[in-house]
Amino acid sequence: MTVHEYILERRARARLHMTLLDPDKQTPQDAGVLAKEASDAGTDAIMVGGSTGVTQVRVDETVLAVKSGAKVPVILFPASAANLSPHADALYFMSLLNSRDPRFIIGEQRIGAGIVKAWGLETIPMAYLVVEPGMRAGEVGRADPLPRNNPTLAIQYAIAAELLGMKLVYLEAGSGAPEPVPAALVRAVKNAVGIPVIVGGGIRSPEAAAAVARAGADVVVTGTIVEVARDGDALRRIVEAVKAAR
Ligand code: 1GP
Repeated sequence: MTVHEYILERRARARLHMTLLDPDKQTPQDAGVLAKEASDAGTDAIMVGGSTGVTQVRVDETVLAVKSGAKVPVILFPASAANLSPHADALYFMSLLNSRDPRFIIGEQRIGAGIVKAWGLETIPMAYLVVEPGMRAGEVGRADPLPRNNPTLAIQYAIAAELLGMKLVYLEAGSGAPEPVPAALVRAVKNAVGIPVIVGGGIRSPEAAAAVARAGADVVVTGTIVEVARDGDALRRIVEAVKAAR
């Protein structure tokens, strides 16, 4: 089964939770431990990436450590073509559609395409949409962040992504955002497209996770919380809230 099929198959039963680990924020060994805790807490996949100044060796080592720790798929979530690894199970082949810089829309993708194809790595085409405030993802990706209170642009981008053949659309408030993507925005995008909607950034409590899940997020992503709550208990409650959402 491909990772894309795994996502769709799990989604048929409940919403998914994914855990983001930034290779820059801990040693590969610690990433392996965190990944095991997250997988024990019920997360459905580990995403590796979201950073800038990281070397490919570090990404490789992190992916290998995460794979040995976790029982769930490892999906690359790269900031650039320099953050890839052949050891992952799949790659979000993502385009930051609301960037001002073509480099983040198709430039890094052009650079990485040949090697990714040569590796035979599974790619999942994904629209990456940065929503206000966007935080570091918005700055680094030179995004014009989408307004939080008006869904028009987000809907247009999401439909365009679906028509371009993308398999997922990701609404990103930015790591450490004070508030997650608003429920009304998630709902508006979910109602506009048939592809799964992923939501991340600023989700730190079961209540916040439940709110985006109930609004229609098919996949809820948390990053920071797993680094803060080392016991995995906070994460377990978040995963339960996502799975319980109807
Ligand atoms: C992934 O950027 C998020 O989309 C992660 O955000 O670190 O705030 O959970 P947090």
